[in-house]
Amino acid sequence: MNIYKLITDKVANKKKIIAALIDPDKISKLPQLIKNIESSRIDLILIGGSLLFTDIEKTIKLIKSNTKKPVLIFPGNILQVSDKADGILLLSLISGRNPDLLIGNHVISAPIIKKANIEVIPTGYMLIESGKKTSVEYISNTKPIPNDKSDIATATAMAGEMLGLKLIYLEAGSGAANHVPLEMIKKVKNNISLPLIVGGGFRNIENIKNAFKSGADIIVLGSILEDNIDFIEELGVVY
Ligand code: 1GP
Repeated sequence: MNIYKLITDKVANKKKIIAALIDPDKISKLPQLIKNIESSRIDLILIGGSLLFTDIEKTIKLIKSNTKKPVLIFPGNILQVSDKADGILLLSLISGRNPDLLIGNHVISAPIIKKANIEVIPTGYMLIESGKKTSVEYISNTKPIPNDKSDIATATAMAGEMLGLKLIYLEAGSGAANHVPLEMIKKVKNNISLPLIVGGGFRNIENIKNAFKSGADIIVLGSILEDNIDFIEELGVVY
């Protein structure tokens, strides 16, 4: 299975993608969550986090044995690599100026990722200010792009595309007070030709629909799926 092709085919056919972000630390809720995801509108599973207390590989195995949906590692750090997943978003934190997260960690993990022989999707990861300090902001030791500076976000995404990255990911951070502003999503999407992922702070169907309408191709849902297991059923009405 080529996950990037699955994404670009859907985008070409104007189909929107919903991804569930699973936090390995919430493992007690996992069996029920996976069961619900398996029979839902969700297309992709992401796994990872800024800070994990639980072994990611064990969780990936558990997920893989309960669903056929593709599982992509969304690594919070270089320890989060496993050959048990279908692929990995190789994130370069292009909104920040932390050299380790732009290239340093990639150098360290490249031989391990190569050996894992999983699909690698080079991703321009951009942290957007969301109303409160998020774990990703603290752990990455980078400044998010102010949420009223769509021009900075757009130029950053354009530079990511010119550098050859294959996806752009606008991240408000898990549990963000506000998701990425619609105006910013629109402007970024209008200036790149790559698939656009948007995540962080989505808590209702209205917000998800509006973000899709503004140009998001993939929306990532984390906290809401953990907090309200029935929310998955409501996703059926999202196009
Ligand atoms: C993925 O970090 C997000 O980009 C997930 O955020 O937990 O707020 O849905 P939430």
